[in-house]
Amino acid sequence: MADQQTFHSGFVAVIGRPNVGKSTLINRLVGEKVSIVTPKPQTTRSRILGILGDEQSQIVFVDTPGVHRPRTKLGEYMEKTIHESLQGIDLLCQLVDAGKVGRDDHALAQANAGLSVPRFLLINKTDLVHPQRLLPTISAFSEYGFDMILPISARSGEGLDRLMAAIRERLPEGPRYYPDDIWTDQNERQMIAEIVREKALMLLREEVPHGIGVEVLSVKEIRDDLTEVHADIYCEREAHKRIIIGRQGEMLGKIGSQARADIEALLHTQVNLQLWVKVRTGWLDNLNDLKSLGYTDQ
Ligand SMILES: Nc1nc2c(ncn2[C@@H]2O[C@H](COP(=O)(O)OP(=O)(O)OP(=O)(O)O)[C@@H](O)[C@H]2O)c(=O)[nH]1
Ligand SMILES: [Mg+2]
Repeated sequence: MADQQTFHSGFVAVIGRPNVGKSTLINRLVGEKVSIVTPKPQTTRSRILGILGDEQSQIVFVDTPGVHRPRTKLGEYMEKTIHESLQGIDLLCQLVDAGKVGRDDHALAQANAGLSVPRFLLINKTDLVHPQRLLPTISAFSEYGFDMILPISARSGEGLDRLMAAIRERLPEGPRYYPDDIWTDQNERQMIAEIVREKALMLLREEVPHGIGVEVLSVKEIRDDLTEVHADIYCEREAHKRIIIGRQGEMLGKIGSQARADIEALLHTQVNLQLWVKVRTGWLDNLNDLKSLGYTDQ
């Protein structure tokens, strides 16, 4: 048992514009697939916890949706989620994409400059830019009073040892908030829904991915080594439904087989995955629909 006197713990929120690599970073630091990752912006829609613990400490990373201007009720929910995710945190990490720093990144830094917790600016994706290009970014952000500005690559791992050391240094004394055998607060159904959504997002293009929602209806253990999963994929229009199903069901088949492989790895059984595509016109703006897909306050 760890000595309770010296146990350190804390909530570390990771915020930033869509697509800057927040979920990639948390997955890498936790060493498990906490959050889905895709090249499409607005992949993460909820607050998701990634938990990393040892004998002396527990770090609870808080993954958040990318900061953007909401255009739908889902967008408003995501924005609210970001603000609520900052309540009670012990440390804030703002991520920017080294190659794509813009006005919104500055606005976000400015908006949080008054927070009383330590704040780090992490300049991510350094593997994609020449080191010299980092200098102007570092100096441009120096006016917001960050406790540390650190170039990192969530993909290659560059800078992450320094980041972890800096987080541990500032972790207050505190309790073990979560059991030490879990690495996320999501339940099995939520993780399965996210896996299906990830594959759909990866495989589909243009506006179709943004209108997709996944609801897992049942997860049934048929045998010790076989689980049956039923899930609905919601989309906004008939035309989208046709694209998601694809010619002779080809697209849905691809989404299904890629998702099945990941769900099998998650559940450690074979999986029979039954996917249905349904149209729910305007679901992104319908509070009841949002609720049934888990995008709800609680
Ligand atoms: N080259 C490179 N790509 C990265 C790095 N970190 C993340 N990416 C890629 O950037 C894309 C977005 O990553 P995510 O982790 O989904 O970004 P996010 O900030 O969580 O995005 P939202 O959930 O949409 O807000 C993915 O294609 C990642 O593989 C990095 O350090 N280097
Ligand atoms: Mg994300």
